Amino acid sequence: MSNESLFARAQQFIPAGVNSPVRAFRAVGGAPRFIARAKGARMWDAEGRAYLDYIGSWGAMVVGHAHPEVVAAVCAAAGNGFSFGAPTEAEIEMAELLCKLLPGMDLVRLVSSGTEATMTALRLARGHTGRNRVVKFEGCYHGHADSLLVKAGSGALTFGQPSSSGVPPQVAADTLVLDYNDVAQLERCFAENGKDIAAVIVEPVVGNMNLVAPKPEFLRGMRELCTKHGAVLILDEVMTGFRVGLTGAQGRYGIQPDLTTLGKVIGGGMPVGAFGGRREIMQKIAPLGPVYQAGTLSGNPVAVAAGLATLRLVQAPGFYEKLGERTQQLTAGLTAAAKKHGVVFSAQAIGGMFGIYFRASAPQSFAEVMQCDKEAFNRFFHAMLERGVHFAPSAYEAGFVSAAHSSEDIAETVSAADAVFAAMKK
Ligand code: HOZ
Repeated sequence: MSNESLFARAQQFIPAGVNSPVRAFRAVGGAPRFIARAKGARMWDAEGRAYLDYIGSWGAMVVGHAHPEVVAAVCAAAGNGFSFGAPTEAEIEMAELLCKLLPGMDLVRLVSSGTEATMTALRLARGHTGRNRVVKFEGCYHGHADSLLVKAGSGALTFGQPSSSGVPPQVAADTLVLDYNDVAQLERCFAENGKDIAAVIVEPVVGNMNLVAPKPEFLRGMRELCTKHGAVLILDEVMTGFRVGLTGAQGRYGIQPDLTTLGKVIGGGMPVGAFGGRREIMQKIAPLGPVYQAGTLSGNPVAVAAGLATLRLVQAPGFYEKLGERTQQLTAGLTAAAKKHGVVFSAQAIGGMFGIYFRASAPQSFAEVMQCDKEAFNRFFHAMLERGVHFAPSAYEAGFVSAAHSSEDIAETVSAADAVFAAMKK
């Protein structure tokens, strides 16, 4: 079966042929690769072609695909039944581990996706504070709940506008959208709206407008302002949790959130999300408190088994040092190859996440991300794909390295990029 024929067939029954928009390759053109299987750092498409994978299920596959210990845990759990709608011991083990490892977590509840986690964290922040407004930052993506599909209004400090059809304007109006990394603007926003702001939600390292690193004063200032004005600071660590380090971005940057949202790595590739944080706030969730949340598949035993096995592996001594080194090897190698051929390019790595930019330096804001040369990215993406390297199919996504990527895999990627950069300059 060819990827093209599968894509044509898929489009007859699935909108755009995919179950999540970026996968449709609309940003880069062409047919997506339909993946038949994956192992370690590689995946194989329906035509039997192998690719070094730098998507890693958008960060989830931090130990690589089909790790034998994760596969064994999933098989064992599946043999005991798929779903009970009743509590299990494995959920306690997961909760204990998350509360032990993450500085900001006293109590945690498991859900089935990052979107569910952020949606519920917002509801909880609103229920806890009795306020309605939330602050988010342009270019940060927190899943597809109505209040979060919002873009900046006419001025950054005015009401937000829906960024998706179907989101009621009155819902969007309670979301203020500010510029990432601009603490002065956040300060002005609090000065004008402080008594109405329930929460500030942020990706501590952004992974959804390519990778954008936080300025230290941005996260620090945000913490101080939330404390001063009684707003709940929600760190959305769906991508960064167990990806930029064992204690998440909160541990890496020393920022104590009030609530944290998680997903991806904690499910090891299966559908798991979580929200948790300060006891006082988490005690507002039903049935302890008045904020409602529930789910049949929350804490699903097979998904939790995959997550727990993954979390056991990432606790091995030196895991994140090695992951960080490999990711640095990749970004340094790509940067050197581009420089050699005079291609305007930059790259950076944070833990096992990376960003590649067709721009002279790493962007620090949404506006700077928009200045990247998208056409150059698209040429690079397709030429690398042809050479068996699969980056995310959009210039506005972060990349991910796993512990299964060997030094030789990275060298192979850099060598392919060297040839691609050389051709791009001709
Ligand atoms: N929302 C993800 C990109 N930031 C894409 C998810 C997917 O296609 O699996």
